[in-house]
Amino acid sequence: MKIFYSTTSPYSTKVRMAAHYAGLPAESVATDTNADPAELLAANPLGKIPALMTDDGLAVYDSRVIMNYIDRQTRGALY
Ligand SMILES: N[C@@H](CCC(=O)N[C@@H](CS)C(=O)NCC(=O)O)C(=O)O
Repeated sequence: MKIFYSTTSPYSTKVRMAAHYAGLPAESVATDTNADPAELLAANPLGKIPALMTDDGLAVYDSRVIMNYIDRQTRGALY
């Protein structure tokens, strides 16, 4: 699982902290949204971070949706 992020993005920080807190293993991938990287656009056609991509190819984006995804995957570790 990958989380595309930037250190300047508070939404990214929120979901990375949540994944860590919930114990969901996720690789953080530093991402420059200005470069429109293909890997990010595959995870979020809007080109915004944070975006999460599972190993199965499921793309999840918008930090609030990612937070709920993390919560479901960890059987309520967040909420
Ligand atoms: N509602 C979105 C907002 C995401 C967002 O605005 N991300 C900013 C960084 S904090 C971004 O990707 N900006 C680059 C762009 O819009 O191209 C969320 O909660 O994830």
